[in-house]
Amino acid sequence: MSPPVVTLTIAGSDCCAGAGIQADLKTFSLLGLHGLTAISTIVVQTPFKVHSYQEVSPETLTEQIQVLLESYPIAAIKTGLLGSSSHISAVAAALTGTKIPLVIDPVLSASSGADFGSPAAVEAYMTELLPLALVTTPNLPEALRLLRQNHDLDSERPCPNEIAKELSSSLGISVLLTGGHSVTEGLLTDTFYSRGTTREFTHPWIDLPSSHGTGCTHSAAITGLLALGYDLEKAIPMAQALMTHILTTSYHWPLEERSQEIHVLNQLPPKSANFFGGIELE
Ligand code: PXL
Repeated sequence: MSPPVVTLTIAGSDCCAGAGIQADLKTFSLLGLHGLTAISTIVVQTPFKVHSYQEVSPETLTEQIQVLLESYPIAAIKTGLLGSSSHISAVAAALTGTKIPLVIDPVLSASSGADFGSPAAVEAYMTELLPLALVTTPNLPEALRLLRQNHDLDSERPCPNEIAKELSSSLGISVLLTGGHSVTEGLLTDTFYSRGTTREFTHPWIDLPSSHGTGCTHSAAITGLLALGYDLEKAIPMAQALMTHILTTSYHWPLEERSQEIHVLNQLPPKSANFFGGIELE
C-alpha cells in the first residue's frame, strides 16, 4: 500500500471537536490523507459558548511546525485559529521559503464568542502571513476587518466581488470570499477572485442549528484536495460538493437532560473508499 499524502493544519484545538484541529483532521481522514497538527491555542468550549482559551507559546508553535516540515513530505498546509499577532508572525516566519501550497482561513472570531482580530493580528495577517498563501477563505466580516473597512452589515451590503478583488489585489493571492453571511432565497454564493478573474459558486444554504466548524471543514477540504493534486479551480467546487454531503448527513443526539440540541457535521468516512459526497476522486 502506498503511504497516504501528508497535510498539515496549524490551528486551535476545539475540545468539543466540531471546529479547529479536530475538524481539520477528520476532514483530512475523509479524503484519505495523513493529517499533521501544530496546535496554536487550546479552546475550552461547546457549540454554545467559549469558556476559556489558552495560547501555546510562539516558540512551541514554531517548533511543532519546524519538526514536521523537516520530517514529513507535506503536500499542503492550512492555518486556522491563531491566537495572537505573535502566533501569526511565528507561523509566517516558519513558513517563509517553503513552496508548499498554503490555505489561510483567517479566523478572527470563534462563532460562539471570543475575538481574535486585534488590530495587531490584522496587521500581521496582512503584512506577514497572508502574502505567503495560495488562497485565503474569509467570510465577509473577516474580509472587511482585514481591509479595515467599517460597514454596518445589517443596513449595508458591500459588493462581494469588489471586496474579493480588493483583498486579492492588496495581497497578490487568490481569495475565496465565502457567502454564509448573505443567504438569498435559500442559496448562498461564494466569490472567487484570482488573477483578474471573478467566479461565483452558488449552492444551497443548509442551516444546521447549534453546530460550528463549517469554515474550518471547508478550508480543510480545499487544502486536502490541493494536497491530492487538484488545482484551486477544481478543488473549490469539489470541496463544496463535499460540504453539501457533510452538512446534509449531519447528526445529533436526542435531547434528554440537555437543554439544547447539538448538531455535528458528518465527517465520518464514507462506505465506498473512493466516493466523497457525490464526487469521484480522479
Ligand atoms: O470556527 C472557527 C474556529 C476555529 N478554531 C477553533 C474554534 C473555532 C470556533 O469555535 O474553536 C479552535
